[in-house]
Amino acid sequence: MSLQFFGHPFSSYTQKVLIALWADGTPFEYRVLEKEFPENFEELKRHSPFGLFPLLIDGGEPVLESSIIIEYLQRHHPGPNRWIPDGDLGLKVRFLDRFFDLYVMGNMQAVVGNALRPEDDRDPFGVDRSRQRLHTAYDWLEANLGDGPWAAGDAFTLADCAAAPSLFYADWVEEIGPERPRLAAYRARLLAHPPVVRAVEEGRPYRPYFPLGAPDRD
Ligand SMILES: N[C@@H](CCC(=O)N[C@@H](CS)C(=O)NCC(=O)O)C(=O)O
Repeated sequence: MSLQFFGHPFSSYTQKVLIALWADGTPFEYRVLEKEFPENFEELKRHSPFGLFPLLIDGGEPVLESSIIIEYLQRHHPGPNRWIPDGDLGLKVRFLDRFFDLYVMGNMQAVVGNALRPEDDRDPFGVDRSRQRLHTAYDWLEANLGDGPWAAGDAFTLADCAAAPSLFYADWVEEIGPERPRLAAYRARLLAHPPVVRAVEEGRPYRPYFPLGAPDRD
């Protein structure tokens, strides 16, 4: 049975998995979560306890969580890319994947989520802290990213799938800036990588959804 993938073209975690699917050339049915397809939301709700996406369904079996989906694809539908290498390099890749999801994507989402709330429910203290933490994450990456080209060396891995959408959107919330040339160059390399280019282009029509106002620079 074919793979069904539920997500939205503007969603960062959807893009993270799409980058892996496209880079491997893995065939799948894309079930876009837009209002004209209510049946896709219904199916998502049946499997995802918080209604979060992306979701992969393989032969009726749901697989949730972007990192787990990519690991599942490597195990059950392998392509040319090794998303999580064996041994200690694999640990480094997993660590960086966690770093991008938790400290870049997570803080970016907190600021964006706050902007989507009604005025009275906003949390200025939490937003300030998330913005500061983005800078802490950027400083750590600037000091600790290797000479590349990719997060864990020469191969494009799970860590880069996580890095691409998280750095893409985080820079819209808090700019990386010229004082972090290594991180800025890494973001530029990611945005020139063909499956990432495709993810950004497919998300482009939805930029009016970005509550802080999408900048023109990307
Ligand atoms: N840890 C999850 C995070 C998924 C997530 O936050 N997805 C967002 C879209 S990028 C979502 O479902 N948002 C809808 C909502 O919050 O209701 C993963 O890695 O898949």
